[in-house]
Amino acid sequence: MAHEDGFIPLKHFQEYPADEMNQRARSFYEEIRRRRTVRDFTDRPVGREVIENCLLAAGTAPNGANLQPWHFSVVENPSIKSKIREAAEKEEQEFYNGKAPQEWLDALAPLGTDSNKPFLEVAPYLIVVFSKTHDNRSDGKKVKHYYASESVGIATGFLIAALHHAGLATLTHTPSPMKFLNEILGRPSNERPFLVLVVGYPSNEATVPAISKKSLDEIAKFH
Ligand code: IYR
Repeated sequence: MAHEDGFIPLKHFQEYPADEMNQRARSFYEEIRRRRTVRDFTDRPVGREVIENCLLAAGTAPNGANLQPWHFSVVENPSIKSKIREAAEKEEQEFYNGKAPQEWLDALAPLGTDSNKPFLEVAPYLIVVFSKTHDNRSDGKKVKHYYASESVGIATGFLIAALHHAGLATLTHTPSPMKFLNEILGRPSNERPFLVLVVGYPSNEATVPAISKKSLDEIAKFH
């Protein structure tokens, strides 16, 4: 934050020869396309340092007015995980048994999800991502945040990519509503739960749905 009031030369931009640029883009795609959302985890431990560096990577995300409107609650404690599982499953039971419209349940059918969320207790880490609508400064002033959802979404994307790059599996989990996470984790009311990222190693028997991604033509058009 030392240069907030001024400008410094752009030092770390890296240019590559065209061939190398192509190769890098292709190999990044090859790596990121291997990422799959996993729902079956083991309790195999993961070192904290990996998680810390992935969080630092997430914290570099572009964001509104550099106000960095995020907070990451990293849960390792088994009894906190149990509380989260219990509260999330309660919400999910309501979702799957009445609250969700049939159209939504039909869209989820290929993923094979249900209200049972054992991974919330099994995986070594739950990273609960919070989006801060504003900051309460120590002088009592409220500082409004801009584009908080967009900013936190980008940071979460960085986090997922960083964890995958490090060799870990993730699951983006979105119990709804998620207010219980503020209570369990003691987070203030200016922080809204954005999603829960389940992090760890997949179990040996883990399977993933046979789904595919849209083609370039379907997702993009050059003008
Ligand atoms: N939150 C529920 C339902 C769910 C919704 C979407 I959209 C998904 O892509 C997957 C699940 C659950 O976690 O089961």
